[in-house]
Amino acid sequence: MFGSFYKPKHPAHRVPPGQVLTDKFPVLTYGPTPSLRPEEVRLEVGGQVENPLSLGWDELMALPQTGLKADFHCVTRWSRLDVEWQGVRVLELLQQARPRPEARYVLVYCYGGYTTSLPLEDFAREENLLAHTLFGQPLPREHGGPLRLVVPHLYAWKSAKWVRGFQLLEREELGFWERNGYHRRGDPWREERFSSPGENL
Ligand SMILES: Nc1nc2c(c(=O)[nH]1)N[C@H]1C(S)=C(S)[C@@H](COP(=O)(O)O)O[C@H]1N2
Ligand SMILES: [Mo]
Repeated sequence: MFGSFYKPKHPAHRVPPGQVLTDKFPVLTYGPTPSLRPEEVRLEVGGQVENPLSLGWDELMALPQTGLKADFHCVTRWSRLDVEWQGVRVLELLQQARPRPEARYVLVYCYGGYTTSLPLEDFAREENLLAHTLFGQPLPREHGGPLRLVVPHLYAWKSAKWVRGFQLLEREELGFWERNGYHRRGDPWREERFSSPGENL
């Protein structure tokens, strides 16, 4: 069932520095929580790609589906281990969209207006998922249902809820938290929480 189990490179320490474990799965949202039926969701992949995509729900569900069990680390210092997701691999979409050689960064945008940004090499990882299922149930709205991004190796603010699309970019464009002092990459094992003063200006 679970096609991939993302293991960090530090098996002796499953909890990154400065994080505290919780058994719950807290909800963390800045701004509105959109209310969308699956039929209303379209997912776009554009920018520096040979074949821009705009996929409806049925098209997404017709793609190969994968499970992922991974830990989830919020920069506000809670970590939840072994979260079980199901969905479509980001790599599946990228194979269809065919990034141009110039593409180096990704701007992720969402229903409700949230954005986040990350390097293409962090986005184009095998474990990353567009998830529609959480612990075997349809992804609850407050956790990003019908569809969210899951990028388990970075802090969870990169795992955009109610995702609407991806722009592949030659030059970096910062997302919401990245413009507001958070790190451009956000590796929890390196405690990349904040940018250095002035770095993101
Ligand atoms: N669209 C959207 N996605 C978002 C956020 C948000 O405010 N809006 N918050 C981020 C943050 S800071 C975290 S920690 C995770 C929290 O996911 P959860 O609410 O499912 O626990 O979602 C991320 N994705
Ligand atoms: Mo977060």
